[in-house]
Amino acid sequence: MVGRVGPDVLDLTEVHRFANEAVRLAGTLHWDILALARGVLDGLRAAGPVTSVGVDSWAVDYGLLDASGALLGNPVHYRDSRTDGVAERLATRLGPERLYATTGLQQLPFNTIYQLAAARGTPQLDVARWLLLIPDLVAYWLTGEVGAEVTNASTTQLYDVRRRAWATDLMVDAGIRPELFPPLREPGSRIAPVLPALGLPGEPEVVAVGSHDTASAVVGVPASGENFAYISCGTWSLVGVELDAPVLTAASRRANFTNESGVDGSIRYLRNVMGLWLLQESMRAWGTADLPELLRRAADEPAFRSVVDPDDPAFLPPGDMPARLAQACRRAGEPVPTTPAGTVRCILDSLALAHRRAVRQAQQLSGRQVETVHVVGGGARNALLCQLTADACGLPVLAGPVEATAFGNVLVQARTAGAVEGDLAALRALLRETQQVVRYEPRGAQAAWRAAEERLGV
Ligand code: LFR
Repeated sequence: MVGRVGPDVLDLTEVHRFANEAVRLAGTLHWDILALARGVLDGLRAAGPVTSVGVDSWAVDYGLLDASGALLGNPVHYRDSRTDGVAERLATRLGPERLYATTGLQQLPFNTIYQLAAARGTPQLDVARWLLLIPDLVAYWLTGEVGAEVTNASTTQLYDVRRRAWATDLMVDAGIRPELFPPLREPGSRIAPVLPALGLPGEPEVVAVGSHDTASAVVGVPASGENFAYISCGTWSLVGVELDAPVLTAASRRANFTNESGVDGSIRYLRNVMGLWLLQESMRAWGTADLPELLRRAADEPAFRSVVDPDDPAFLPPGDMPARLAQACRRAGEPVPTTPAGTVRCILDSLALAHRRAVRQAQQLSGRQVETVHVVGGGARNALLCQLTADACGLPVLAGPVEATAFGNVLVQARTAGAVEGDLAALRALLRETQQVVRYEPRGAQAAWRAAEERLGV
C-alpha cells in the first residue's frame, strides 16, 4: 500500500497484493516466509520512490537468526499444534497471577513464551543468536538492523507492561535466554535506509510503526473522544478500548483481557474473539469464494437458531470448520445447521454475541464508558455482521475503514517524516476528514441477545 499524507490529504493506493499461505510439512505448520519476503520486495518495486517504509504483521510469531544473520528454519505458524498443553503446564509453574501482573497479557496457547517453551532443546533454538518477530525480521532483511518494536514485543508475554521493558526475570524462570531478544524500539523511530544491494527505487528509510497489525489498526480507528470501543475485525476480532494505563486486576485476568502496548504509550485493552476465521475456514472446506452470495442467504436465515462460543479452542487449528461447528452445536444442544447459509448465520450471530460480551466486559473492567463501536478491517465490509453487532451491543456501529491497519501504519510514518503533526487524536481527525464510514443503528430489543447469551451459558 502506498499512502499519501499531508495536513489535509490522506489516501492509500494498493500497488501489490499477495497471498499468505501456510504450508504443512514434516508434521509442522509453517509460514512461507520467503514467499512473503518476495511479495514485500515486489511490492516495494511496484510502489516506486517513497519517503519511507513501515512494516506490520500479525503478532507472536518469530524467526531465529544465527550469529551470521542467517535464518534458522521456517517460522512456525501460531496455529501449529506444538504448543498443545504447554501453556497450562508453564503457566501453572510460573504462576498465572505473576504472569498477568508482569505482562498484563491474556492467556493464548500460542503466545511467544509458550512457543519458545515448546521449542526448548531444539538445535535451532540452542544455536540461535537473535529472535525477531515477523515484522522485525522483514525490517532486518530490508536494513540489516536488529530490533524489537514495542507494540509487537508486548504480545510475546515476555514484556513487562508497566516497566515497558523486556521481562528478563520471567524469561530466565521460563528457561528462555534473554540475550535472544534485541533492544526495543518505539513506533515512529527511524530504523535505517533500505540496503542499497536490494536495488529499491530511491532507497527509502525504514521507520518503525505499530508493527503489530492490531496496534496500527487501532491508530486507524476514526474515533473522536475516548468513549468508543473498537473491533479490529478480520481473521480475528480484536475487541476493546484504548486506555492510558493497564488494568491488572484479578477480574481482568479471569476475563482473559489483554493489555497490549499501543502507539504513543497507549494500552490496547482488548480480548481476542476467534473472528472471521470461522467463516474463512468454512469457505475453504466448501470450496466456495462467493462471500456476497453466502451473506445474502445467511441474512434470510432465522436469527439465533444456533449459537456457539466462538472462543472454543477447538476452532483454533485449520481443518474442517463446518464439522467442528456442527459438533459444538450438538454438544451445546443447539440445532445443527444443515446448510452453508445456516452455518454462516450461526457464525455471524455467534460473533455478534461475542462482540457484545467483550464490549460490555471491557467497559465493566476498565470503567471506560462506550458510546460508539468502531468496526475496522475487512469485517467492516460485512454489512450483516456490522448490523448484528450494533443490535447485539445496543450501540451504534461505525464501520470502516477496511484498511485501518495500513492507515495507522502510514500515519505514524508520516508523522516521523514531518508531513503531519500531533497525537493520536490529531491523526484520527485527519482520518475522519478524509474517510467515509457507514453507520449502523441498533435495532430491536436487547432481550433476544440476553436470551441467546444465557443459552450459551458464557
Ligand atoms: C491479528 C493478530 C492478533 C493476534 C493474532 C495472532 O492479525 O495480530 O492481534 O492475536 O493475529 O498473531
